[in-house]
Amino acid sequence: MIKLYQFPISHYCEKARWALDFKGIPYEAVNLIPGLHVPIMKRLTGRTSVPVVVDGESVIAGSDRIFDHLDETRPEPSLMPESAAQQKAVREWENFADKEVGPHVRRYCYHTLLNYPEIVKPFFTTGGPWYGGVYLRAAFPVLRIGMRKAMNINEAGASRSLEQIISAVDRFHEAATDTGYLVGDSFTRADMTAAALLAPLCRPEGYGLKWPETLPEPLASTAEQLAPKLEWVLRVYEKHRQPFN
Ligand SMILES: N[C@@H](CCC(=O)N[C@@H](CS)C(=O)NCC(=O)O)C(=O)O
Repeated sequence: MIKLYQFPISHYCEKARWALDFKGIPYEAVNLIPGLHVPIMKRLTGRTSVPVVVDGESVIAGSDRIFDHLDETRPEPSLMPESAAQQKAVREWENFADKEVGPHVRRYCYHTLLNYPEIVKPFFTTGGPWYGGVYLRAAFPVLRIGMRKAMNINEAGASRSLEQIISAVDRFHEAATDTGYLVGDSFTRADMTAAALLAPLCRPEGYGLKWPETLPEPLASTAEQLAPKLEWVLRVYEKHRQPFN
């Protein structure tokens, strides 16, 4: 059976989970604890980042390469339109979401959430090994410093990320206004990618995480301000995010 090495909180891992679920592929999720994931992932790929899929002899790292692998090995149902022009457009949206949106959503959200260990620690331990809570009780302060440094999470970074998010949300909303989808009139991996990477801002059901009832400020106000333009994300989740596993 396919194994997915992941963090349940990670929106890039949600892309991979969604692709597997959408195609009805059974898989075993190996839920890792941030920090403790490093030696496990280094042994597997030589790098530290997740998601990683192990499918028989193949080890595939990165959500975009995982999509490619699944599309090649299990083409149906397809996440790609048929026309070459639309395929190009799908790739462009996906690339934009991966490079210009995902890292900013993560940085902006963590800038607030890392100040609230009671919210973040359950995100990090969900579905993971029994010792996750014990480890985080001791290691969280150091892990948080490492995360802030690695992702440049600070006031200036967060405000740059917010600008980027607002402009990206406008672009997606405008593109999805006519049909509800980014390319043509059907669901593609562009919608799956953008919706998964924006999900932490609108907390759709189906993401597989127990979201907090209320968000701390300024995240709550930002989410409220963006909500009308993120409705298409919730609609895409409602229509296309059936959890099979
Ligand atoms: N471009 C990669 C991004 C993956 C990524 O940024 N993963 C983060 C979690 S959201 C991660 O593994 N961080 C921990 C690390 O790199 O050690 C993808 O699409 O999979």
